[in-house]
Amino acid sequence: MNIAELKKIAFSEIEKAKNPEDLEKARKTYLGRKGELTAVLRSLAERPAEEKIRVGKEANRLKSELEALFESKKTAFEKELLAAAAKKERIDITAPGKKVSRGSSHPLSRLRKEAEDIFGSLGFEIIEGPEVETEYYNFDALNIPAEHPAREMWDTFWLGKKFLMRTHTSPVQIRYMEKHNPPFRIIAPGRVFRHEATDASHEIQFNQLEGLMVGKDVSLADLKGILEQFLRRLMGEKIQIRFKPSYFPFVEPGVEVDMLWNGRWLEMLGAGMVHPNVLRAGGLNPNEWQGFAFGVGIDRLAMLKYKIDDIRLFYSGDLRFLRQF
Ligand code: YSA
Repeated sequence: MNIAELKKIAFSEIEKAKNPEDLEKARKTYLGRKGELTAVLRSLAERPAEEKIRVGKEANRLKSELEALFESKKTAFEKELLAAAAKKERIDITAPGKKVSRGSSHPLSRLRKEAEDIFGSLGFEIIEGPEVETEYYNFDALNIPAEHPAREMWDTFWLGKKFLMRTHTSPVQIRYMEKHNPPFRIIAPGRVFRHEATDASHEIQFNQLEGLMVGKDVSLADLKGILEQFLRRLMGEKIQIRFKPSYFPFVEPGVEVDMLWNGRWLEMLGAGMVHPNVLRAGGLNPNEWQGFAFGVGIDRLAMLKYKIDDIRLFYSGDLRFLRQF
């Protein structure tokens, strides 16, 4: 093949290349180590002197032309690739921003925080206790004897024979008294569990906030004052509250506090003066120390405060409900 023919074929092949791979293939065919033009240049040595000069010049010119053509074609492909990528990745700074969705505190967390703040301002320290409890702390130490109905399967989620999911936050009272000397005032918020049927105001897991204040002369009047102060600050001055006598094995006397809800009284908390046996179980001498304790239902307070008529909504995970807070 002479140089003119080679040029024709090489040019047309380069022009035909549709992508960088085709182009590279063509480059190898003509300019590669074993390429056709390379072969011509190598064969020059065997040619007669005059031909060597003529063909050599032509071949070298063709080599430069082909190289220039490859370069320009390669640059064109690169530009195309860049343009395509830029089109795909283009940032339109005038486009409206994507809305970042923000979460919010669960109503129960909000209420718990508010309650903690109020008790904090009244000098109460915040304590936590375990959700998996022993029979001793949940019942025995709280003066709840073995035959008490609260120990039945119906109320308690037992974990084997000695362990259980705590049914109330009261065991924290004992755990705290065992390790601290009075006077003290604490609150212990947290989850509790009851094996019972659910309805609009009962759940199988809910939140309580335990309170305990022990000193030399802490009285029922202090309990009433603190609870009224707490409830009015949390729920507003206008709420209607009533105290009534009640029974809990771990207090003497015992009271319950109800609040008016949808025209009926809803029980909010249990409370009373800590029973001498409970003080003893906590390692305190009842002739020296006395105090009050209470356990308030956080979920019930949240229901009243945020006007929610079914406790089960708190645990439904329904975003339509949660987004309202
Ligand atoms: C009483 C005296 C003390 O010195 C200290 C604490 C207590 C309270 C006691 N430990 C207790 O658990 N009493 S309680 O069974 O009546 O529950 C307390 C509050 O939890 C109730 O007043 C109610 O507000 C809430 N509660 C009870 N069962 C519930 C519930 N809330 C939602 N679902 C349930 N199933």
